[in-house]
Amino acid sequence: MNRRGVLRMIAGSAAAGLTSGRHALAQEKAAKAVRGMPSPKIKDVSLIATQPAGARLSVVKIVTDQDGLYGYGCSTFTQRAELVNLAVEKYLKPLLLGKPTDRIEDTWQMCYDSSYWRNGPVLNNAISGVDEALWDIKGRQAGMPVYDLWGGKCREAAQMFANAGGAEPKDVVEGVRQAMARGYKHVRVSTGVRGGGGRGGAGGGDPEGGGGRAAGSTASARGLHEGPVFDRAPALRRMLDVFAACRKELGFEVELMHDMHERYEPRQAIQFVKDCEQFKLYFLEDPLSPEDNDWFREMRAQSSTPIAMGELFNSPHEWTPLITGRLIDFIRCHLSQVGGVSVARKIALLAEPFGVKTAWHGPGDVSPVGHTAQLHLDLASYNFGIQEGGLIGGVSAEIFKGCATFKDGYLWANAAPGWGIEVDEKLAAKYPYGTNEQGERGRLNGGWGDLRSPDGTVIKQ
Ligand code: GCO
Ligand code: MG
Repeated sequence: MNRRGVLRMIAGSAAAGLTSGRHALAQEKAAKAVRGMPSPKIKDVSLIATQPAGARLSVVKIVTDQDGLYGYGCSTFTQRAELVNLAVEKYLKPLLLGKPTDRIEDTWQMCYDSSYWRNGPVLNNAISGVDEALWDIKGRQAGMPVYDLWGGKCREAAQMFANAGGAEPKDVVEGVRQAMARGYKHVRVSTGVRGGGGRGGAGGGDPEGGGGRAAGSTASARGLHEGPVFDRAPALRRMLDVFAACRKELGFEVELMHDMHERYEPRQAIQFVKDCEQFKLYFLEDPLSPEDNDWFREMRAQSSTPIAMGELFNSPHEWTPLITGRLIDFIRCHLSQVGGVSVARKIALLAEPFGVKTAWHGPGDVSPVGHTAQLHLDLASYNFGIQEGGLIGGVSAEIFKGCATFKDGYLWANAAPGWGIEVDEKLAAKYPYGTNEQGERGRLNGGWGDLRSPDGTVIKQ
């Protein structure tokens, strides 16, 4: 309903004497706030490129022609950050200047179609920043948190999972114990030691977020080449040892998960998913790569272990068949990689009637704005499952003020309008790309090098 509609409704109800004096006054005040205010127009689109903690973050800022009305959105694709920033500055900005901010869906479709070729990681991330910034503006305009624009909270807070990794099963058990002591009931486990090559998958990484050392790679995983080695079969056997140790020491109270990080042959993955049934897992993540999506039907037919999939998805062609086929239990997309929170909301709504829950991807390479956007989605989506990450601390929390708080395994959003995040852009500028970047990651501008099996074959990491 546009502004004229609101005014007509208030006039109607007041005339009918249906509203109490105090009510009419409040409504009048709200109406006065917007009376005559043209819908805001986009005056500027800029990019906050900062690296306060490991990952290269990209955050879009849209400034409107109404003083003090602006919004932030996450465009973070840390492995190709500068390409995304360029796409925003060179292609989306000229398209958006002067456009109204209150037509979020229309603006999304315009940006999506403007490159003719679509559904790619760089352009989706660029659009995501714009999309989330427009929702932030809408919430600030309405004076309410974005989750209230989506029908309000379905729950008070969003349950998170922790990560626990270690070189030996006993170390992982200890890590799970510590996470439980902090109030977590869900822990994603993995094993692997430094220098064994590989990336991601949260082995031994940050307990509160993703992106750790490779699960299963060991000092002994030597290969016919100098590069990082990942030896699949031993890695899977080690994970079975880890699960066995966790269940023996900790019982079945704690919900356990593992990120297979799409590293295995489909047959190996199906066998492993079956072997894990005895451990009653909460989910196994990315057992297959998106290129092998068609194997899910067989995996589903052969095992009851819950499956989470989707952080690598960029296109509806990837998530729709898995959801409508009830081939997965948790959809785990990375919000900016699918084009932003508007798309993720559609995915959540699509997933609900198929019994698929959300478990949005939330490692360190999602900006605090992106983490907040997915928290609002977690609160407003009936079929929320579990949340990864989102606990922002250190310098990042000084740059991005208003981030969620953590209590007893839950993330609590602030109720401020929009995303409730204010960015200290001066402080952000003190952490340009390259800050805190070690070795190869610096040489590759935040990108990843290769990971190979012992015989030297490149494997998906
Ligand atoms: C996760 C992910 C990460 C990714 C990383 C890629 O589930 O948290 O798999 O560990 O590897 O986000 O940049
Ligand atoms: Mg993952």
